[in-house]
Amino acid sequence: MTMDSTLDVYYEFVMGLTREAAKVITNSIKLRKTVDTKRGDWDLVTQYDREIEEIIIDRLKSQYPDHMFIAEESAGNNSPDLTDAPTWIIDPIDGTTNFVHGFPHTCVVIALAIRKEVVIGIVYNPLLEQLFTARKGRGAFLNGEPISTSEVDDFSKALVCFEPGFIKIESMAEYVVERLRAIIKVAHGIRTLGVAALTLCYVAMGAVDAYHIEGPGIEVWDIAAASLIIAEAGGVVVDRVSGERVDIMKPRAIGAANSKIADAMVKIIRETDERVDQMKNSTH
Ligand code: LIP
Repeated sequence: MTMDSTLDVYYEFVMGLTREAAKVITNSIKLRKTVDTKRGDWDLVTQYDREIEEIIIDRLKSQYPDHMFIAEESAGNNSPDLTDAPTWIIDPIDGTTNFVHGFPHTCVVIALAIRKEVVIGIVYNPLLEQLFTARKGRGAFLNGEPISTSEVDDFSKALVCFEPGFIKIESMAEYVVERLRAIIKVAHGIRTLGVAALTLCYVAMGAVDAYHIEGPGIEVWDIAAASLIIAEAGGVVVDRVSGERVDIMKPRAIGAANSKIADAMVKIIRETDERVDQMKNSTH
C-alpha cells in the first residue's frame, strides 16, 4: 500500500468514528451535565467529554494497536510528548463551556500526526452539521465542498476572533485586555466564540480573517487538526512571537487568511505587549 492509500484507510475509519462519537454531543446537549472545573471556571470537563474520549481511543486502539494517543482528558495537566510514531491527537469536546450552556458552537476534534506532521484533520460540529476535513496535500473541505481562506489582506477590513476569557487569569489580564483593545481599534470587527478548533476552521472557510488563541490549557489538541485544515485552505497558523509557522506543541497561535494578515496581527500583539511591559515596569 502507498502512504496515500494507507492514509485513506485511516481517514475512512476515523470519519465513521467521529460521526459516531459526535452523537453523544447531539444526544446530551439539552441534558443536565456533571461539570468539573480543571484549571479554573474557564476550563471545564463533563462526563460526556470523558465518554467521547473513551469511545474514540478504545476504537482506535483496537484498530491500530501500535499507534500513540494524545488526548485532552487523559493528558491531565501533563504536557504531552509528540514522537515520530503515528499519533492520534484528540479533543473529545472542544468548546466545553459552550456545550454546557447549549451554545451550539462545540465540536469533536481528531488529528493524526505522523513523524510529527499533521496529515489528517477533522473538526465536526454535529449541532450545526459542519464537518471540516483535510488530508495533507489534498485540500480542505466543509461537508465535502472545497473551502478556502478569504482574500482580505488589509487588517482594517478583517473580521477577527479572539478569546478574552483568559482575562480571568491575573498574570495574563492586562495583556489580554490591551490586545483586545488594540485589535478592536484597528480591525473591521471582533467576535468571540469560545471554541478554538471551530474558530480556526471559520478562518479556513473564509468567514473569519484572523484568530488569536493562547492561554493555559490551550494545547496541541486545540490546534492540530484545524492547523492542517487552514493550511490546506490556503491560510497560515503562526507563532504570535516569531511570526513563523506555529509549533503545534506550543500553541500561542494566530490563524490567518494569509501571511499579510498574520504579520499585522503579530505586530499589533508585539507592540501591545511591549506597552504593557513598560507600564508594568514603570509601576514597580
Ligand atoms: C476551550 C477552547 C476555547 C477557550 C476555552 C477552552 P476546551 O477548550 O477551545 O477557545 O476559550 O477556555 O480552553 O477546554 O473546551 O476543549
